[in-house]
Amino acid sequence: MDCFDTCGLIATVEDGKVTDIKGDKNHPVTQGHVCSKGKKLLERLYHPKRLTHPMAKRDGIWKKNTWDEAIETICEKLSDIKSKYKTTAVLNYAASGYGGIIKSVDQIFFNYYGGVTTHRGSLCWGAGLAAQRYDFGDVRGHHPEDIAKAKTILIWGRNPADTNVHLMRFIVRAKKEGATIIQIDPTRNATSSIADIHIPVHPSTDGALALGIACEIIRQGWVDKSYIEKHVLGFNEFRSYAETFTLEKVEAITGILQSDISRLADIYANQGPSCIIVGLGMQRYTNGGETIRCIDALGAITGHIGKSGGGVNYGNFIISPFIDTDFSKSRQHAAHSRSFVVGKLAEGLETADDPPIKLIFVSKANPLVQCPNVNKTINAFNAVDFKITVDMFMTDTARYSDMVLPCTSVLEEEDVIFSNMFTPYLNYSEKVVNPPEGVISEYDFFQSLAMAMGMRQYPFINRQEFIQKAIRPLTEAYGIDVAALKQRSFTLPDSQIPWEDGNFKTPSQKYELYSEKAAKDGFDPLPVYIETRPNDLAEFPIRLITPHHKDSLHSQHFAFYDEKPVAHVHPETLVRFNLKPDGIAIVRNHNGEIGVRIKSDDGVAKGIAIIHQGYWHNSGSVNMLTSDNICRMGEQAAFYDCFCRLDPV
Ligand SMILES: Nc1nc2c(c(=O)[nH]1)N[C@H]1C(S)=C(S)[C@@H](COP(=O)(O)OP(=O)(O)OC[C@H]3O[C@@H](n4cnc5c(=O)[nH]c(N)nc54)[C@H](O)[C@@H]3O)O[C@H]1N2
Ligand SMILES: Nc1nc2c(c(=O)[nH]1)N[C@H]1C(S)=C(S)[C@@H](COP(=O)(O)OP(=O)(O)OC[C@H]3O[C@@H](n4cnc5c(=O)[nH]c(N)nc54)[C@H](O)[C@@H]3O)O[C@H]1N2
Ligand SMILES: [Mo]
Repeated sequence: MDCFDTCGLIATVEDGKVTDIKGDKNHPVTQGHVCSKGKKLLERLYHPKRLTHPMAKRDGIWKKNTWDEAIETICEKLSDIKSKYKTTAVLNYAASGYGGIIKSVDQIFFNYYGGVTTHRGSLCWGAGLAAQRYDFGDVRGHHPEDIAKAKTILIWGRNPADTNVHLMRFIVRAKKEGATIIQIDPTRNATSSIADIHIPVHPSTDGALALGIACEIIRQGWVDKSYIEKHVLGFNEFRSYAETFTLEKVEAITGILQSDISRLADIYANQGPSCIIVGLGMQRYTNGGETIRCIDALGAITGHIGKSGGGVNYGNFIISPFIDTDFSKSRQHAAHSRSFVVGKLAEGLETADDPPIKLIFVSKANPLVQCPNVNKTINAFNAVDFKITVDMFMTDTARYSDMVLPCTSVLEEEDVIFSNMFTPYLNYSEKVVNPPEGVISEYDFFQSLAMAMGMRQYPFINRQEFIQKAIRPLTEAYGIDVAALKQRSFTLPDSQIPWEDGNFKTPSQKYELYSEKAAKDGFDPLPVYIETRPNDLAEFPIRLITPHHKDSLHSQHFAFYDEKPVAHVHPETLVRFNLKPDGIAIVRNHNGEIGVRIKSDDGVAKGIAIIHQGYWHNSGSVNMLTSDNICRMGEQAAFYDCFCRLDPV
């Protein structure tokens, strides 16, 4: 799953059917614990509504297709488009609904087709990635075992108790060894139970908070001068800017008391090693990238980087440089290319010209639930001639398509799996059962389609060979092959502590507080605080934050659920809008409206409502309300810059 953790699981198989899923006790990170999402793999596998054959819509009605019919239709459509337009008239919209490498063959296929339109930017974490690449030159995290060695841990805009459950064990271990755990989040949530201190910062003002902490650290002389001299570029410029963020000013912006800001600065700088765990929640604002740069800077000025128990942990790209799924060099066959910003999918579809979009191929994604401004996106999607969705279920996106194709589950196909988010391991995933009759894998489907389209250069190899070739860089560098991965998950040796050698991947090879590259890309060279601008506060006074639900990976585990989502609001907000606890309300703004059940929650700040993302249209999708605002940095969707009003029913 598209998750931080990438669990090791053990499936029990009886008479060719999976009867149980447990955690693998021998997995180095996940150590036998499996969350509700992992357990629900079983429910998804045998769900009565699982798709088991291709279907095509005729006059608005779904008709069963054979695979031969489906392939013939797709082949005709693609050939027809290619004869009339540039091949970029096709949009391949693929996300991370499945995280193995075997299903990346869609990209290879579309390269041999001639190159299609794809999406760029991110719905997920693009702003933070761009920020860390300016600062460090790459995105790297400490091994979870090393996080347990910290004496101070700032959990900043992440909710690991819900979204990164296997990190919790390491934080708890650090706490048992005496570490102070500080949670910086506008709301109290499940993670608060392990926090010693909760800092309820106003949403989107974390950049100012970080600069305020930096100002105090500098004023008190708590900076690590020798680290800065050796490894940091641009300290003087940064100091001049950070010094303007006085305690008084920062309290006014963030809502955090001056005494708490000083205390945070003291603990972080002086009770080391100090580790920051940066979440993705906090960068879903137009200023998201700048915010992450401000937080990164704290690590640099205190020298809490490259040291055991330190670091600013956001993502962890250590396996991906050793995976090459394009070993056949299909990219060279892509004569055309074009991309849309994913957070502005509707606009991309509506304004595409020369060629317009004639066909959309969706896989591993549910954009009509997960993209911002869903109502606008549905209209733009509907206006395209032909849409194909590959999924295990008739999702909202599949429903609006003209053809749906079933796919295998992770339990039905051999693969290797990793995540760039947190865990540093590459894992082998075994095929444990056959797919239901009628389901073929995307791997086999694309081979059949490539054959039908006469793509002679397409890699018609079996999946074992595909996996072997894709991990060849790893085999060459570390001697690790599939047989070794079957024995145990692999991580790079000596990779526990990123930047230990002080050799950053930036142009100057130092940590760059001052980044020429950022300046060249049109940003401030320094980490800066830029205020986000709410519009229409009078009409829509409540900020809507739509984070990730403990029990569902995005929309995947809300399949066919039809209860209304819960809106968590402060008791005073209830009074202000005349709402009843457990009553029904309508949340609305200019983009749309949804019905919700109200929950009174004094852990939520007064000006905000929390509704989890992922619910299908049937229950109420929060993205009916979000706008297609984009962060300045990283072309990231600014989902949480969203304002609404709540009306009782
Ligand atoms: N159970 C489950 N786990 C998941 C996922 C899932 O859908 N379900 N999705 C996976 C994926 S793809 C991702 S990207 C991650 C995301 O996981 P997280 O990084 O945890 O991100 P979010 O759920 O978006 O938000 C986390 C926290 O950010 C806080 N927050 C919001 N705005 C601000 C702010 O302005 N400042 C601060 N300091 N905090 C703020 C929210 O209140 C929330 O507690 O989770 C992954 N893991
Ligand atoms: N309002 C709001 N919206 C958000 C977010 C938010 O915080 N707030 N978070 C954003 C984030 S961080 C992310 S990462 C995106 C996620 O956006 P998506 O990746 O589009 O979300 P999923 O719901 O995981 O959709 C994945 C789909 O892939 C299907 N699938 C599973 N396995 C396979 C397979 O093997 N093959 C194929 N073809 N399909 C398969 C699943 O059934 C599911 O329907 O959502 C974003 N949307
Ligand atoms: Mo994500």
